[in-house]
Amino acid sequence: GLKKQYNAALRFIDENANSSNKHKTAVVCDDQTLTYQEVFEKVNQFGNALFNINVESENRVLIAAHDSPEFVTAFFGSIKIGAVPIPVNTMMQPHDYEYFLNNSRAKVFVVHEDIWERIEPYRDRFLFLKHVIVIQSGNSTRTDVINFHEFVGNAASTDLKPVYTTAEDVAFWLYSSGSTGNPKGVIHRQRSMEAAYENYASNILNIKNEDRTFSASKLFFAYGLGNGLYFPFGAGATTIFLQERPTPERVFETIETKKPTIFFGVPTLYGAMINYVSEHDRLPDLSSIRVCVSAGEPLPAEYVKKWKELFNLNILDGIGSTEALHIYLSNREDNVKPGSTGTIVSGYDAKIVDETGRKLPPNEIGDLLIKGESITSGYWLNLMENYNKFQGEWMFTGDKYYQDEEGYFWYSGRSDDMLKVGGIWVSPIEIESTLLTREDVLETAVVGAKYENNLVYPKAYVVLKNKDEASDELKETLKLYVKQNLAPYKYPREVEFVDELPKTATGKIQRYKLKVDN
Ligand code: 3SK
Repeated sequence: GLKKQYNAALRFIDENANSSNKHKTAVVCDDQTLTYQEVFEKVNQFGNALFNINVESENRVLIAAHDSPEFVTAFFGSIKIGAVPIPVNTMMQPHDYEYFLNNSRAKVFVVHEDIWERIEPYRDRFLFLKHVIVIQSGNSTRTDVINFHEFVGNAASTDLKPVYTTAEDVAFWLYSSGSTGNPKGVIHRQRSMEAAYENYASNILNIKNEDRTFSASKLFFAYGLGNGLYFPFGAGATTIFLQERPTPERVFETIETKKPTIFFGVPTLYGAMINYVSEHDRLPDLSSIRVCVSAGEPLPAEYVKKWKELFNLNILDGIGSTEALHIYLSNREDNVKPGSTGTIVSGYDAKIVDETGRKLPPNEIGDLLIKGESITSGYWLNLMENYNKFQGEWMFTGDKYYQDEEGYFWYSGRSDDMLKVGGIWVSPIEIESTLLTREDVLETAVVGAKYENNLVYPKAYVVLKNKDEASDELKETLKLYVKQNLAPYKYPREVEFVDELPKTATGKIQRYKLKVDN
C-alpha cells in the first residue's frame, strides 16, 4: 500500500484555516494584513495556477522574493501540489541567478520586479526556465512576463486538493554557500519543517498562538524561514515582515509599532542596535518582546550582558545550519550561559570527535556532528560533498566545539578557522570575544596569518568605535589586553585597524576573505 500522506502545506496552512485561527491575522506586512483564511485561499489559487501552466510534482520553482505575502503564497502553493519551491537570496548578482536556475533546472521563476529588472537581460542563458512570474508593483506596465497577481487572481478556484506526498517527499530546497565552490542545493523533506518546529520553536521558544514573531533575517535564509514563517504558522501565531534592509533604526521602529513578542536577529545586528542606543538619547520601547534569539555566529557574551542591562531581555544564542534546517544547540530562557551556545535541542543528538572519529571527553576541541529528523537528505548533484558531509545518519557541521563538564557547548571556530599556534589549538573566536569586551572595539575578526617560516599566528582585524583613535600605541595596548585576559600564547601577534569587515548578506563575518595565504 501507499505510505501515509503528509504534506507540509496541509499542516501549516490548511490546519489553521480549518480551525479557530481562520480569521486570525497570519501576516502583517507594512500596512497589509492577511488572515489565515486569506492565506489559505491565495495558496490554493497559486497551486491551481501552477496546474494551469502544467507544473507537476517535483518540478522546481525558484523564488527570489522579498519578505511578503507573495513569498508565502508561492512557497506553500508550490508545496501543496508537490512542486519544489527554492527560495534564494534577493541580493545576488545576475550570474548567481543563472547558476541557481540552471543548477536546479527550475521550470518556473517567481521574482519581485526590482530583482527581475537586473536579471532580464540574461534571460537567454536560463536553460530550463519556461515561466517567469513577476511580482509587479501597482503601476507596472510590463507585459512580457506573467503578472503574479493576475496569475493568482485568474486561477479562480480557491479550492485545491493537495497532490499525494509523504513525509519523505522533497518539499523545498535552499542553497548553502561554503567558503569555496558553487552554492549547494540543500534538499529538505515534507516533515523537515514540522520537526524543526517541534524541536526548537515549540520546545525551546515555547511559541504559542498569541505570539507575534519578527525576524530581521529574511525568509530566504534557513534561519529566517523558520523564524518568520513556519514557526509562527506552526503555532497559528502572527508573523511581522519588514521588506526593507533591517537597519537598527527600522528594526527598532518595527518593534515599537508592530509589537512582536519574539524577536530574531544576528550578532552583528544586536551589536549595531546596542551601538545605536548608545548614540541616541531615547531608549526604544521593547516591552512587547518576551524573548530575543540570536544565531548565525556566536553571540559575544558582552552583547548578552549589555542587552540585558538595556532592555532586561535575554538573548537566546543558538546555532543551526541550512543543512540542519534550524537551530540544534541553544541556550534556554531559564538557563543562559553567556558566550556558550547552550546545550543540545531535544530531537537532535550531538557528538564531538577527533580526526580518527574517536568521541572526545569534556573540554577537548573537536569536530561537531549532529543527527535529527530535520537534517537534509543531501546535496543536489554533489556526490563528493555528500561523501564528505555525512557518516550514516550523522552529519558533520563543519564547526569545532568543546563541551564543558556541565554539558554546555562552546564554539571554537569553523573546522578550517581553528589555528594551531605553537602546536596548541587557539580559537580565533575566543580572542575576538576578549577584544570585544573593550569599550573602544566595535567589531573584530581574528584569522591565521603566516610567518615567513609558514608557522601560523593570530592576526586581529579591528574596527574601532572611534576610528580617530587608531595608533601604533593602541595596537600594543590591544595585544597586551588579550595577553592579560587569556592564556598569554593566545594574544594576536599583529593588529590591523580597518574601516569595516567583509560580511555575507546575513551579516556573518567572512574570515576566509581576511586569511593571508602566503
Ligand atoms: O547560522 C545559523 O546558526 C542558522 C540558524 C538557524 C537556521 C539556519 C542557520 C544557518
